[in-house]
Amino acid sequence: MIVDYQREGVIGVITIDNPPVNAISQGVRAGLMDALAALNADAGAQAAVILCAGRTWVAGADIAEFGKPPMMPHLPDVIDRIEASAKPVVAAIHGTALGGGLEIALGAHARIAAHDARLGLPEVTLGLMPGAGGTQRLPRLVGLAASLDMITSARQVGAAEALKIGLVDRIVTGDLTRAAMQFARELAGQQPRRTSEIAAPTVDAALADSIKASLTATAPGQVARPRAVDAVIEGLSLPFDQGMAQERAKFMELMDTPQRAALIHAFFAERAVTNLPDLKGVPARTVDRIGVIGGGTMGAGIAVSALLADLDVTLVERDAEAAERAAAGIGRMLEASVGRGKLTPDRRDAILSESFRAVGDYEALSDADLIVEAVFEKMEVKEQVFARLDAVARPGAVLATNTSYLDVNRIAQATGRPQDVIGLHFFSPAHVMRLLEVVVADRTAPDVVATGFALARKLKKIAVRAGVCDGFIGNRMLAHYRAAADAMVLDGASPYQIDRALTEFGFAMGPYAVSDLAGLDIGYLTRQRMAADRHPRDRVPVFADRLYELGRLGRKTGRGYYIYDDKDPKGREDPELAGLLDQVRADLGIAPRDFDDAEIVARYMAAMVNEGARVVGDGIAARPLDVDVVLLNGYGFPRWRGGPMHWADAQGLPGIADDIERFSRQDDHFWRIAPLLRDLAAKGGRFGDLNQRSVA
Ligand code: 3H9
Repeated sequence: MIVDYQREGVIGVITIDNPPVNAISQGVRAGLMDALAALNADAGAQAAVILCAGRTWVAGADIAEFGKPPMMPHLPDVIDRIEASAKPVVAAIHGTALGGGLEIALGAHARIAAHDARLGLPEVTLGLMPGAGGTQRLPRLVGLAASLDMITSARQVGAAEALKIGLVDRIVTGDLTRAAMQFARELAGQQPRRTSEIAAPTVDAALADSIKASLTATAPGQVARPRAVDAVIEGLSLPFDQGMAQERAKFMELMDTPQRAALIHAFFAERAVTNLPDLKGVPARTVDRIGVIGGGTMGAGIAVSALLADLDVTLVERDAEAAERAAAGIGRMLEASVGRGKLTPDRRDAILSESFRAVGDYEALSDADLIVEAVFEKMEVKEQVFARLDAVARPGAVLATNTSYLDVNRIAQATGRPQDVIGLHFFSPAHVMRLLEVVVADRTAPDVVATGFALARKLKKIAVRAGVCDGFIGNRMLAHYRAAADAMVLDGASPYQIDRALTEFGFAMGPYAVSDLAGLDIGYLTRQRMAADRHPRDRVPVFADRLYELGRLGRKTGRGYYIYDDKDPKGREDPELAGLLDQVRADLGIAPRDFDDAEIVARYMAAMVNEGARVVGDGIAARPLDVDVVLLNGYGFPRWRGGPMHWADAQGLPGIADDIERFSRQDDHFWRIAPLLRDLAAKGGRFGDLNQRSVA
């Protein structure tokens, strides 16, 4: 029974049991209808409690049903039935009450929550809005401002705050079921307090307008948030039933948008990345003690990430003095975590005195379970480090490199235990960025791969399996689509126009603003490294080299593509850049031409999708969804477009293949269609078709 009805004394007990998160499937909706009918028919019941089995209250509508024909009974009708009950119903909330789950609780006549419960309406993160009364009942209960905040931010409210704003009536630290039963007994025989009958708060159009204006700035291009504001405002000036009807209509409209499909693809893709056949049933090695080699930006970020996850960390620097400097830096980062409320001062003190040490000696790593190397990106240096690790690490310790492009097979050969070697490619800042590429070398043992994924889970990161190649999934693709942007600049486009066109598309930042942030020395050094392997027809962004030679390294020097100063800390356009670009083009004999924004996006995205197809075709990424998750979480790809491969499917692969064919007429060296993209486009396939496939 997904929904069970029992009576205890005068209280009807309705229990929802639909693991793992009690999502509201058709079975739950039908079960609730039956349970309410049983409650009504049960003369001995004077009030009722709704409980959830397992780890959480209802986490929302069953997302897996979205995009399929709706099945009766509909959730708003189920919740109306709960609210209409003549016998008071108490919602007993533990874990998370999200989306339709919170809407069920809003339809009950009273709410009692465990002290650590969290409540929220996250629908906008899925390209939706609350569609079962959330836009109409929540404002009646907590007021207009608090409800608009919860609905547009998708923020989860803790139990204490929920009590303060009137979202729940009581909080319990002890036995929730007992307290809920007691609450129900107190309400037995009383007139139920129906949320829909509470007077609607006065509509404050100015507040709604200012929220919508700020959404245009913070979530440009996204349709769900402003639509949700409209639903709240329009509904509150109507009788409740009509308010519900317009909410339902808007919800169903959003259900049909590409943004909803993209965001739900992102939701499931982020959970599917760990679902790999070579991990099935393979136990991870135990990891309690981590070693980190190198206390630079990456090493320190990795150490802090592990410390915040309650792991023991030993950081090794080249000598005691450097170790002390690294320790001081880590102390400052932990302090910042205290400032952001992520860590209590007591916990910080405990970490620094018990769980962390920085030393200048590899011997200290002899009992580490997993060691991550984050030293200078040079093969010879890495090989030396791994040879030393081989000498000190205990048998069975996992030896990981944080390299972002070097050959992990070669690094593994520097040891006598290549089966224990793996790439763990963190993104900077490593204690903030959620993405982790788990780079599997030819001889990496399956349980070492499983350990990489288990570590990611502990660090609350999203791990994606990648194969060995220059740049793995993300940086390999970046090099390619970045080259497409640079070629446009060489041919006449302005970096500012490219940045604007791509932020308009939805990227968090344009590629040239990103260069300024990372430092133009990074790209320069990469070009130097790759120079020997360069094909004569590869187009070199000479303008970037010129900026580097002029010492314009980006934000850190106050000038790169943009100028940064007190007046414009975020950067303004540099009027001298056009002259520099003209000179470079003249030197190369290029007659510049105009680009419109649509062509900029088409070329940038075609390059990204084409290389994504190659990465999948070469087996570097397990499936197209793995590519999407990497670009979404490490490269600022707009989530509401679902990732490049999902976006390509939505556009239609034949159109992208045609674009590449057209571009190749001017440059058939760069624009060569990936076999996978060509084949799928020819036979009417989609990248999404490959998301179910298993990995060899
Ligand atoms: C909505 O409610 C619309 C209504 O307003 C109107 C309707 C008319 N459905 O995340 P986890 C699966 S919109 C189906 O790894 P955690 C998930 O795929 C909905 N499946 O666990 C995974 O499956 P698998 C609004 C779901 O402990 C497994 O459960 N609600 C759903 O880290 C475990 O998930 C939301 O947006 C679902 N709703 O986090 C809440 N939720 O094991 C979305 C989860 O096969 N959910 N699954 O990979 C979450 O935010 C997190 O899952 C939660 C648990 C915090 C609940």
